[in-house]
Amino acid sequence: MTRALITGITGQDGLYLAELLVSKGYEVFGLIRGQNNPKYDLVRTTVPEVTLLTGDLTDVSGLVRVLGIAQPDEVYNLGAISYVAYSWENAALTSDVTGKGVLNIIEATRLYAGDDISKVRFYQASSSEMFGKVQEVPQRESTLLWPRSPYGVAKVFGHYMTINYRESYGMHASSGILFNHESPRRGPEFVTRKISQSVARIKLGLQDQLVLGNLDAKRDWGFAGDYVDAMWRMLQQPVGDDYVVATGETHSIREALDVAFRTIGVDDWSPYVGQDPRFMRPAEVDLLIGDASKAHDVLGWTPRVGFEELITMMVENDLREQSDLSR
Ligand code: NDP
Ligand code: GDR
Repeated sequence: MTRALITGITGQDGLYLAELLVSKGYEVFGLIRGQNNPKYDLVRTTVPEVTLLTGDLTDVSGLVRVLGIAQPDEVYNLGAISYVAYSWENAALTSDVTGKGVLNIIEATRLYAGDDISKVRFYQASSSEMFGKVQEVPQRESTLLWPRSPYGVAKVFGHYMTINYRESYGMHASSGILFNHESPRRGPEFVTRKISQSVARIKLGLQDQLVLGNLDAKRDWGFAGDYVDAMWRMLQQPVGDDYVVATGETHSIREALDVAFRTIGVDDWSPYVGQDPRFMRPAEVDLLIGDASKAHDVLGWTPRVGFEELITMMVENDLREQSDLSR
């Protein structure tokens, strides 16, 4: 039985990846932080097969202990402070967790491997936010990185540290440069879920207005369930490498609003949507669009869920969830 350790198991991707690996017959271990994590029960009910181990990406000694117990063949580092807007207000914490946390877990992984570095493979959850002020359209593996937030800067550190462990120690370490991916499990702080939840609540008469920031930013949005499959495929290759994972389509926040409101039968959403500088960012990433040809050619990966289907799926899920909650 292949054994895998996932950090960030309580997050959107952690749950999808755990389900995927369990379905492939893996023995899965998940790192969970805090003494009474509120998402403990969610993980237990979603993927009861997973063994949860307590630890934190900022605590190397705990990570060494967890690796010793899990004895993984594959380590997926998905844990991070992942909310870009929050990273300006918590820059040092973001650097510690999202940046230095990568060094902590990859070093703990190297120590666990000991003299046989080939006994473990490592995945780092890198991000299209590393492209920031984009230097090339579309963005590919070789595009110059120009991060625009403390989060993006921290991810660049983790990305290069992963490459450095591959080059210095011959570790099978891969960095997946994933573009935005969403799902009904997306945290409500992110724009697609904020839109889908609010649209559902407006339809049900539970809310009047949706207040957003920049409506003109463009993102390459895919479905999280498709993207965790790309992570797994990276670790099945003979050697570690870096891969862009994206749909190759970009859409604005306005277009996401068009689709979401259409799902509830509203063509003109302007009376329902307001803007507030509170949700604007000190520096914006205006346009992201990825070229995933390498992932397609080498990993045989293609996204299955398109933009309209994704947003519609999220609104329909929130209509069910919100009407259950309001009963
Ligand atoms: P989420 O925000 O949903 O999940 C983040 C996870 O990190 C949670 O499980 C959280 O645990 C955990 N975490 C936070 N702080 C620590 C810490 N100090 N020690 C250990 N774990 C911690 O993110 P996603 O699932 O969306 O993303 C997964 C990864 O992929 C992240 O690294 C993200 O930056 C990256 N990424 C995501 C993209 C996306 O579009 N979703 C795109 C590109 C990259 P807790 O529940 O305890 O807070
Ligand atoms: P992002 O996702 O920053 O791309 O990071 P988010 O959904 O937060 O923002 C996307 C775009 O929407 C604009 N926006 C708003 N965003 C939020 N959250 N709330 C609003 O009210 C709002 N109004 C407009 C933003 O300005 C931005 O342009 C996500 C995270 O998952 C990261 O961890 C990951 O690395 C990247 O995707 C790829």
